[in-house]
Amino acid sequence: MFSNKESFKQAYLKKLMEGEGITAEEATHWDKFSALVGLLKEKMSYHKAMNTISISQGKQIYYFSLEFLIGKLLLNYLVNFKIEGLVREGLSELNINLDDLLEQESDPGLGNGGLGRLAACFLDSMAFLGIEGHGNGIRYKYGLFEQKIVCGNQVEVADNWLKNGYPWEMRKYNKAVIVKFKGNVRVEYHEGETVFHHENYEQVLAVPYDVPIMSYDNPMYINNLRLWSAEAVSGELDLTSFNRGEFNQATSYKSEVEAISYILYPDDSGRSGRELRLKQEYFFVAAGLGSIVRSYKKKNNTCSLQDFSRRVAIHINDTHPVLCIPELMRILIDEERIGWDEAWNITVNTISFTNHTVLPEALEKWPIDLVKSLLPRIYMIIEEIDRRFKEDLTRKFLDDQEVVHNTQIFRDGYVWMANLAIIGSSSVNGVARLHTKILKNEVFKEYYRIFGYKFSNKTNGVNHRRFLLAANPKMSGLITEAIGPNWKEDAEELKKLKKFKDDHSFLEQIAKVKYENKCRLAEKVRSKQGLVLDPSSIFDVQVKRVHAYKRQLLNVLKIMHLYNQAIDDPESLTGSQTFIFGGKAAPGYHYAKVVIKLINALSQKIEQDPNVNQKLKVVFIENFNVSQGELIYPAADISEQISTASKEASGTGNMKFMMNGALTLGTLDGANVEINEAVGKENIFIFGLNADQVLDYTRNGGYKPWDEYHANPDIRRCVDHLRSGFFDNLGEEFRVLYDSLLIYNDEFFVLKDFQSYLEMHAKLQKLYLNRDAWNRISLINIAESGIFSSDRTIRDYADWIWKIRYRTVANLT
Ligand code: DL6
Repeated sequence: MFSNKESFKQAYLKKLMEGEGITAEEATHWDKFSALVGLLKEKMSYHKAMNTISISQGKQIYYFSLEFLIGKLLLNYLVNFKIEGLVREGLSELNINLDDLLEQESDPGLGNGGLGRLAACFLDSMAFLGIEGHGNGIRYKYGLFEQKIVCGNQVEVADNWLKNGYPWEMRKYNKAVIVKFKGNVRVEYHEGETVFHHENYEQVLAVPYDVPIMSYDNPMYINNLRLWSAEAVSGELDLTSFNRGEFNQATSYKSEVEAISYILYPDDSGRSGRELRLKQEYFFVAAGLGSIVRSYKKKNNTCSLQDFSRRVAIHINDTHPVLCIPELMRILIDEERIGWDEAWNITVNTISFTNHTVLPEALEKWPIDLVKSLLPRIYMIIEEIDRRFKEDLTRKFLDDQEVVHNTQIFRDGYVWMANLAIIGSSSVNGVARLHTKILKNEVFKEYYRIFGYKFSNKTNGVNHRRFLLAANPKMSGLITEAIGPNWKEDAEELKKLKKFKDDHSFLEQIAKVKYENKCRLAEKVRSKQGLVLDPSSIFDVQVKRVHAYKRQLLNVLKIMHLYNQAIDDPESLTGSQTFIFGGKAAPGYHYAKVVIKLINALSQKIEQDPNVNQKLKVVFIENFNVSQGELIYPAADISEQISTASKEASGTGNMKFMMNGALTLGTLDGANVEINEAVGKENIFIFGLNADQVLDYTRNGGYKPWDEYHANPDIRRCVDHLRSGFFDNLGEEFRVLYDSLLIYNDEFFVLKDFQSYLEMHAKLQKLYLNRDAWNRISLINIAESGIFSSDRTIRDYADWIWKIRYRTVANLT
């Protein structure tokens, strides 16, 4: 295996020749990229083979998630191997530019937002900490759509991320699992035992594709992300139908099966979409568990599952994988012939559950008849879990019908997945302290009374090596020069930066790096979208999914207000500001799409106004994804975290911005509360109602937005822009937003928080004029971000949920 530049060059040329059968001169960028990936994979196998110790003592963690937003891997793995410089130079001597190869890699859109990115950060931190922790998900043929902005509108284009292949993955056909759908269950009583036979089912072949997960400076711990692809069981097509000339029928089975792993989030507004989605959920659960049980038996040289929960932990990321509970019961009872009570103990002790949302519409539920017809045996098991749970509960809470009613799994014709998750797992956690408090006191309060011991908080974290070390090389270099390299392994070391808080020259260097990162982003936006950004203006950024509760609309109203001010008095604006937005709207979410249209309309309006366009600029960056984020977070001055308090479970963008020195303008929501505590209230810019106030209003039927509208002329003027001729011929398009505020009672308190948002924003504008003060706050934010590294989060999960050992700071080197 190569260890210096010369041996790298030789190994690389050999790989190119072996794999692609060509010389460096003949090879395309793609060939060169694939060869480099191939070489790194070999290097991983080599190091992995040398690993003889298991810090986690052989206990395996499986993280089940419908989403894994892993981002591009090549640069990160070079950084993790500490060979980026060596490889760059070696390639350059072969006349190859590493950046051209990095460009080749696709950014797999196997997720939607924070939940999927969190899963990827967790995989990194598990590998870093020497935990044998693996991901289990779906290999969607098409990722979340690619977003284009056409005439201001979001247009969705299929994200064909596999079109050239994906050299990181390894197809493991010999590890395929059969998954069974539909059919019926025949019950047989045999010598005092009840035996369940699932018959007349449809079979699907689940074929795994493995992606290696390696972390920083720990190449011996190579974990696995296993993504399942659905294939037809017997051959490519139905030959009998084909020979009869029935071509559609011959291929329809194959298409129906493959549809299971075709796209992330099929439209589930109709029955067939719902069936497909539920099929996806059972598909990756059954495939994952089937392979885990198989490998457990092999690894432990046993055919019994009695000790399963001591050696395996299964973590379910939100409710999408909750069918793990009845599926594990099915395996234990039907296949292993273990009695119900023992099977239940094993299952509950194996499984732990994280909730990621309090929004009622995001709590999953499935029509009973759908579950029954698609998964007949699983349905029976869920029924029995519910029956036993209720029986027990009625004994304990006989007089409290509310508890009994609100906790049952079957209600109003649906199976409630979060209820199943809480009943069938040993641990339930929220993702930020405030979120967990709301789960305990509001959303799951009845369960908290019953199972108080199961509930805990594990505040989210992000991979600081991806989002600071690799994404912001200039800042990383500066930090390492100042405090040494240990922060890469122990993010809490960043605190040492605080000793530079009054060092003018160091603060200036931070500002210089920020400026260079702004130039880097500006150049990218110019080359991709033809938009020109001014790096000397304040970069005020809101990038995240577009959703009413995240309140992009509040941000837009603020910009409209600044515009109004500038029209009235051109001198009123000090300095120049660039407002950067990015984020996708769910294809069926009309409101969010109109918000995107509004941002683009405002952008155009300002651009065309010569009196204002030198001071204000609005840009919408297309197709926000992990790679875009890696450019944007390091370039931000202001991080907009302005969700309605109580609605954002945690947020993780807030952590990525902070870690890169942006100042947070936000509400006391999600993890902002903990960021506030970490940096101190003088280093964060908090406005608006807090969660208790929002919940109080909501309990009492909301507030009166018309009062705000009438009392505050600034609000009135901005809100009226949503329906008058302000946007030329677009007046009616934005009516839905106007109505959400005034006709439908402003559910997300936009107008209520408007004034205090403006005030806090004005404070930031003023502060920007005082360079030293601004840079000091920026430094403090970086210094205090260590606690938001996902290494800390994973240590919390390992200590309290999975009960497993890991590498500690003391034994890192
Ligand atoms: O926990 C990761 C991430 C949180 O940071 C976000 O606050 C939260 O909205 C997100 N939750 C989801 C679940 N679905 N919804 N809505 O994506 O999880």
